[in-house]
Amino acid sequence: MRIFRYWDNSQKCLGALADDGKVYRLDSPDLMKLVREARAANVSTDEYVRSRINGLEPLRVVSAESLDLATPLDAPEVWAAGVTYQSSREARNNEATAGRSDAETYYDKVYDAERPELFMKSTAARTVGPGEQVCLRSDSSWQVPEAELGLVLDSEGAIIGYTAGNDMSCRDIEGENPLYLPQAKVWKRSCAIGPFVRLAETMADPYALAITCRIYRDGVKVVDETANTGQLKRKLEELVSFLKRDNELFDGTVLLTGTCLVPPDQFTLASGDRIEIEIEGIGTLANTAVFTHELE
Ligand code: DO4
Ligand code: MG
Repeated sequence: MRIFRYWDNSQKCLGALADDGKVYRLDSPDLMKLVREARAANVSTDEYVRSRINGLEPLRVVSAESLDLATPLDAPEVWAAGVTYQSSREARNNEATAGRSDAETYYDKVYDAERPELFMKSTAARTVGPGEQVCLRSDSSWQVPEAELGLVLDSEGAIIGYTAGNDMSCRDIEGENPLYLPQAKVWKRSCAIGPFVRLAETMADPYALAITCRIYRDGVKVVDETANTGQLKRKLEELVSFLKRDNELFDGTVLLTGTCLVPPDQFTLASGDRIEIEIEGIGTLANTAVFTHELE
């Protein structure tokens, strides 16, 4: 079962996408309320949603994707893990050393260290949903999307579900100095999540998901790369356990688990590029990149 939100007559509605492709409108304001109600009823959220849609007429739509999809939840905070895949480690090393050095970098160290890299990526106001514009920084000339598996957490750090995320990043700012990481990662609309949250109890194996990133420029596909969460260096619970340490989590916090896909080094995003991030069993998150002054 997948949960999502969509716009109907300027109102955000909650929807359920069942495994048979049928789409239902849920009479509930948000995912976390469903989770709490399911717990109170001592059933899984999946079972609870099934009981809610039992007897309901599905929406007369071709597919859930044909709806005007919104963020699946208002994540109060989005955190992100870094250098959790070998491909990310290699890409960061290229940024930091311009491909010149074979000396050990901070990225090598964090890849092997017990403590993972975790950083605050976004707030609800900076996070956009499917179909919305993500922003490019005006002071960077090397920008990429980062396609990442996102964990939707409750305030205890339990994994409620999985979504797709885009950790927009400036490789030049990040490579210039590790202390610039917040500027390389956080700005207006630098994060997108959605459109669906696959309920955790219905996810067969989160370590066996194909992740694809496609980028279209003027209608032409210029990037098309696929990797798999099977290449993740760390366990999801390990990332969550570090995030929880002496920290306060809020219901609906999202933790992006790091990218396994970095476009070729010569690639940088341009205004108007359409970014598609597809995660097997979850769905496709699509956004167009523009500069902040071009926002519609
Ligand atoms: O250390 C830089 C950030 C790494 C990151 O965002 C990733 O690996 O996905
Ligand atoms: Mg990332």
